[in-house]
Amino acid sequence: KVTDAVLDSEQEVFSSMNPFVPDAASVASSIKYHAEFTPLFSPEKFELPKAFFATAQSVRDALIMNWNATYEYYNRVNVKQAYYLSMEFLQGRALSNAVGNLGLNSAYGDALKRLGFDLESVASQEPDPALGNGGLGRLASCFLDSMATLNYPAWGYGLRYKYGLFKQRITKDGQEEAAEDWLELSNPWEIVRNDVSYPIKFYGKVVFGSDGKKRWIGGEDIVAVAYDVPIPGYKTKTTINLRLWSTKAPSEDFDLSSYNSGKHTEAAEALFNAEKICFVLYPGDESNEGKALRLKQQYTLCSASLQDIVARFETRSGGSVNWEEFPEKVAVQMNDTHPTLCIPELMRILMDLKGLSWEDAWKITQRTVAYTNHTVLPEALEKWSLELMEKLLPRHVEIIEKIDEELVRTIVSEYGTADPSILEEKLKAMRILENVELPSAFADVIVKPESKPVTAKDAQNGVKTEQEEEKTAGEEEEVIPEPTVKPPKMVRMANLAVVGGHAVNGVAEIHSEIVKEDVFNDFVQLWPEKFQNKTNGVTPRRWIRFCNPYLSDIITNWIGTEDWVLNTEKLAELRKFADNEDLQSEWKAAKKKNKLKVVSLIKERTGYTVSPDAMFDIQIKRIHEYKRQLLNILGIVYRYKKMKEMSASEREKAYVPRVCIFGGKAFATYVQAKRIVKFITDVASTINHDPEIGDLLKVIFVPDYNVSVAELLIPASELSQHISTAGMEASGTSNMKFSMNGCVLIGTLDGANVEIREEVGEENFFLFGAKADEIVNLRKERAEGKFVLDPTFEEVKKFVRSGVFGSNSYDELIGSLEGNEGFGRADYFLVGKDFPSYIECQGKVDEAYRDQKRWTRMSILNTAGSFKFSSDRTIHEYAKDIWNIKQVELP
Ligand code: GL9
Repeated sequence: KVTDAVLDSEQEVFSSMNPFVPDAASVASSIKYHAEFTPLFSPEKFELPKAFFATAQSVRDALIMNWNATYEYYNRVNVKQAYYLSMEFLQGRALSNAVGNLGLNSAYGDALKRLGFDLESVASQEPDPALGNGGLGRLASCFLDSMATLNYPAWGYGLRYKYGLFKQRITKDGQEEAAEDWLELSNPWEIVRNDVSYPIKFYGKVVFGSDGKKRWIGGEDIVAVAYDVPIPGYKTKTTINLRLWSTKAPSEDFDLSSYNSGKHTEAAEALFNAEKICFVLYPGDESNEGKALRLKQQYTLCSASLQDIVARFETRSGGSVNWEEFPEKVAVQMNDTHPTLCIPELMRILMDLKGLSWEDAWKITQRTVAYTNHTVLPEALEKWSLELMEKLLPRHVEIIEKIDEELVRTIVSEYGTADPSILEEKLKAMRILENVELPSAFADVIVKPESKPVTAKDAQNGVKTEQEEEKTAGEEEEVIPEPTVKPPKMVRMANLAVVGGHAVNGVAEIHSEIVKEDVFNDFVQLWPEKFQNKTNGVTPRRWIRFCNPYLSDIITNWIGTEDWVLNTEKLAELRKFADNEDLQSEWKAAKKKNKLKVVSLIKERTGYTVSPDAMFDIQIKRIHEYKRQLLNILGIVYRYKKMKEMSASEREKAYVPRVCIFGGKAFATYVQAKRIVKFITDVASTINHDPEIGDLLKVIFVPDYNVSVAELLIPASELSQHISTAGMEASGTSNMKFSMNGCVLIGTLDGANVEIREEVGEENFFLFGAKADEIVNLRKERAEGKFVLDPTFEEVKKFVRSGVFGSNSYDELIGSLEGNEGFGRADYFLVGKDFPSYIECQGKVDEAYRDQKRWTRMSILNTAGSFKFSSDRTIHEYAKDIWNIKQVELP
């Protein structure tokens, strides 16, 4: 059991990192000071949410002191610093996290009590900043927490979107989106740096300057302004920075005379054009305007961040700038392909603005930049139209063309003597530019067979043009003209990222293998040393210590120290107590308390009453076909059907009571995902109102899922679902959070599931489904109608179609599982194939849950086996293997 001595030493650590360790009285006066002198509200009353803002401002004072000390020290010793560039940061609320990391919980708790509040309700006033979409953005935020905690000199760079990811409402028609105005009452954490701003240019043209060097001139100019968000580490003074760029027009762009002559909209056009770049994350990109806007966003992030990084390098170098040293002082990590323009932008800065040669600039760029791949879904590997890019970023296109040419040179020298068809294949797969003629120097490396028009005779012999493919069979035609539409010229960002960086990593072992063997195999053959794995992780501060205080206290008591928050290996010590009855009963009691909080959340958000004694079975993640929420809900439908066929007593014997909880947002234009949301809510309303079923089965869709909702649901979870088609989920990170919180997983052998299962033990993980290496073949067989689907699957589809869940026949959804005409690929995600093994596995889950001792043991062993999945481990690996940065303790 934890002793007072342990607690005292904890307190000492916090005191030593914060010279002021304020007592409750001084905290209370600081809060009152801010309410009065840095006001955001009128002075009369001191109530919520004003109390939140004043509290946050008071905490921010401590953060600013630590931020300044950190930055001042890094400047002074000129350390090598890593920069994590990401279009998304899914920060979640900051107050409890900051107070917890600074060790000021009791000071703030007591102070707020004196003022008539409690910390929890004050904290719940904070809007949840959703500058991200899912796992990729949340990973970036976990990484920041680990970098600060481990004292790594590192920063994040992103964009300050005016609106977060949309607010989701669930109506009888399914999901509706509304703007998420998270800045409405201002953001108390950010510090605008009016003196840190950079010009960003679009359009214009490239000319030769008087020195014979290329210059990019003309076009549209905007300005990016820095907003800093201090990121405190846990039990350390180190406070790093998340610098978010906001865009505006240069002040002279406001056309006063137009305005005065009554042309108000025209006068402000430039302002709007600049500001709209940062309105929302992932603006719709169906239109050309939408595409251009997204590209502008990406370029703004890259250009502003690199100008800032270069300026810092110059300042820290004092009077003697040696550009060769740049990679010894700077590491740039590109979070997916969105920041790939970093490569041509750094080249441009070094050559056009700093006067370096192509060769020197290229060496420096390659040594500086590295790329993380987060998905193998082909539709997510970004490509930009060359035409659009030429217009928007003419100088960068020149640079990209030259990089492409150098790559062609490498490929030709490697494969030029091989079979010409191999060379052609390599060029096709690896070039950065797609559907673009070879650079003139290489125009004749591939000898093309003479092309002649395709005749009807050829057609009979199976030679078809694209146009003909679309015609009905049997149609006779003399001469079919060459297809007139040329395939569009594209820039492949992933290829550029692989070529321009010194390291490429996947985010879980199985994913990194797929990256190497499949997605980038051709590059692996050229540069095997570039490719690495860095299995994702999550911060144990936010994801256990702060979101699950009940469980945290139990862990600390049984391990005898709170060190596990920093050294998660210590969690393994719980293994030896897995069967201990006292631990088991404390463990269950904590889970129950967390479940009760969720009972209230569900009541408040959906109106449904659920029983805290039922198993809480949760699937929370973006709604996507590959994540297979459809498999989960069809499993529920099947269960419901079986229940209805039984008598009440049979039902109770056969099934464990469950609350099946879903949460997640469907991208606004992803029609099939929205149909899934609608289907889940329809099934929910039928089952939840069925008096025969009662507490045996409830289905809940929690609207507007976000980080704060996850912080409530995960600690209350008993079973969680990670059931993607094998090979499609790069890693998953909520699987790690669930496991840490003593939740048992049901899942496929996909992403980090594979490693979680290894760590927690096979017997503590419910595995089902096809394996990644079987998928290609299964899809083929499925498409050719070669395998007979299990009768249970036919049964469940028929039941859905029978109208039990309303008048909707769900043709498009169920049709997608059958490949019926008009519904696309036949069950591409193999829901039908995995259905029977999923159902069988869920039967095993029920059986295990009935034995509560066994279940609790499984739960404890999940927490005990989750130590590998701390983002601290991941960040140490990036620091050592990719960034080459060292931990720096502040004096
Ligand atoms: C993702 C993968 O889909 C996840 O499996 C992975 O855990 C995370 C973090 O590495 O990255 N890739 C990706 O594009 N997203 C991911 O979550 N997308 C979003 O976050 C929108």
